[in-house]
Amino acid sequence: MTSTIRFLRLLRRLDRRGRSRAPFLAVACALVAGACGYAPTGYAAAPLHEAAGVTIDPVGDTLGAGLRQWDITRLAVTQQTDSTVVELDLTATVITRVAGDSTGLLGFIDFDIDQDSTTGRQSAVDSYRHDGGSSGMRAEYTIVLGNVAPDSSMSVADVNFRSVGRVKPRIDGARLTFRVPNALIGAHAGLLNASAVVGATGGPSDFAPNTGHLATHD
Ligand SMILES: [Ca+2]
Ligand SMILES: [Ca+2]
Repeated sequence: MTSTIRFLRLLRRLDRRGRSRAPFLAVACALVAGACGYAPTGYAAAPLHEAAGVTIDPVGDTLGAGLRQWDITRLAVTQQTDSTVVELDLTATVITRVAGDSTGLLGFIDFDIDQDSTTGRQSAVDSYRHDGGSSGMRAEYTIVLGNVAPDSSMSVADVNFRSVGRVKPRIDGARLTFRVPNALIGAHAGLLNASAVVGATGGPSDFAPNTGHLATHD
């Protein structure tokens, strides 16, 4: 099976699950303050490391035959009191899939919240790369960039690709910023690993880091 077909089938499967769980998610959003919004408040902050990590990705290292060659330049993760802030920088102004644009951004941002490469599922980067390399991480949670609701929020999926909530990104030109409530992605202590793969209809076009993964540190 080609990577393009696997990419699209996975997205369709996630989309179906997101829709089928919509009533449950609506209830969850009502019950859990901040679980599905951009600026969470109202839940006790876990003791966190004030950790951060960043990886710079080359310009022009795209691959595949997608309709849009989205090109990552930077992935950064910063821990705040109650949330994990993720910045994904690209070489072009971000266009999401909210309008059904086939060149809109697809992809996944994976989190390995226990920094344990023996737990979780295969990272999306390793599912789509063709260079024989490895991210060296497995993932417990994932932001699904292609699962965009009319309010522009995107799905957060767990290790079994079940949606656990939604986060609304901020778009500043070529930068996509997520503020993910820590309550949404498990009881991690601020130290985590991350990696990302992006693409459009037709398949993935870039991943970051090109080798290994981003790891936050004090
Ligand atoms: Ca790149
Ligand atoms: Ca890359």
